[in-house]
Amino acid sequence: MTYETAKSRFTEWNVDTEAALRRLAEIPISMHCWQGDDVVGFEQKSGSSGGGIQATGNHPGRARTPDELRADLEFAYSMIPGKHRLNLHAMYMDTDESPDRDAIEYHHFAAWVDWAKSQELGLDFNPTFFAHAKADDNLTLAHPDAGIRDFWIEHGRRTREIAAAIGAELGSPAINNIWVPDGMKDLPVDRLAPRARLEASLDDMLAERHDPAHMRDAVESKLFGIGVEAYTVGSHEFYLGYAIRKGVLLCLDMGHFHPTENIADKLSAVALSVDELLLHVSRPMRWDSDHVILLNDDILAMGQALVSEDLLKKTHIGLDFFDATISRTAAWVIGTRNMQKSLLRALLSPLDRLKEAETALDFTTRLVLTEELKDLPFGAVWEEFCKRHNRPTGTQLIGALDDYQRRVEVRG
Ligand code: RNT
Ligand code: ZN
Repeated sequence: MTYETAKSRFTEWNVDTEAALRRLAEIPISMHCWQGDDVVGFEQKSGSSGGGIQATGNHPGRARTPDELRADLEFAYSMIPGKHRLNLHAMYMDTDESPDRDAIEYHHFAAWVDWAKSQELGLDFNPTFFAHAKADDNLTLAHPDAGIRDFWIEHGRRTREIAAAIGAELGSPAINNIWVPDGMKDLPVDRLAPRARLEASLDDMLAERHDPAHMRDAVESKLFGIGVEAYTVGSHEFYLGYAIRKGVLLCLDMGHFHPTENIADKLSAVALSVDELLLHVSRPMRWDSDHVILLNDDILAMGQALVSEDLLKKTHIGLDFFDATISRTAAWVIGTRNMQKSLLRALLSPLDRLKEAETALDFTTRLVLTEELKDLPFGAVWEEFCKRHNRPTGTQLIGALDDYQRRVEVRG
């Protein structure tokens, strides 16, 4: 079907495809650097990520250096329509020095900022509270030892400073997301004391005020992790309360809840209490497995919530998945494009008509509409979007992904 035919089909529903395409082009997705190297990072160390998260698989082509990671990112962005962002973790420093986490400075990341400028990308940032000897107990900001807590508080302070400098340099606020792995494998006797310590550490870390035009803090909750099955200090309730009381962003990761919870439903519920949200769009399978996101019901519901509840203006969309069993660049491309497709579907919905039926309690019409809408030619509009942004679709996309994967497979 041609775009023109599709356009007229949508016009029959009073949906303006041109407006949808314009709007979609303005929605940045923050692509996570850690899909490119299985969450390993570039510090002078070896080993796996730890902290209760786990990339599985050994597909050839893992990026081993900042240059390789940037080359892979450039390729991935060249397959994704629109201008986006990169979400960088502190352990991805680009430097010959080996600063410990409590000694990192802006200059250790300056190469990333120069590159982001050259690529016209925004940057987001994260302190790294895992993959480090001082995090081996799976306790960092909530550790009973004040010395360990202070080390991590200093790490957090420095990442906030770095994020602020990055945001100032790029003229776009860097969202600095705080996730700590803190928890226990088996049942704690006292669940409150670690939470009180986490709260006090966060307060210390966040005490210095940075210009929100340069950086904004987010806090990410979690249900459990590998080795921390019994208790997570920073649970959803903990951070929901913290974010509301302290005025920081709340990050909702789609893999961090009980499997039958509807994460899209949470957006409107918390949006009334927090000014801004951060999403880690992910796909849990049986556990927080961080599979590449599909264009499935969960992602469609997320896109719909963002658009129909007008929450895009207060939500930063970030991705969080890591699959090492497939081409890592293909994973980025497929996942990011799926997020965009879910937004496009929502932008192409006759929202006024749907809401009108709902307000009138005419649930029959609402059901007829939602089900008939599923037959509309969304694919032709997506293809047009890619064409206008000079990005391939279908067999051309598959060919480009294969070619690039073959090029990186020679890496050791
Ligand atoms: C872990 C969290 C966290 C990490 C990244 C690497 O469960 O989801 O966001 O995945 O910070
Ligand atoms: Zn996450």
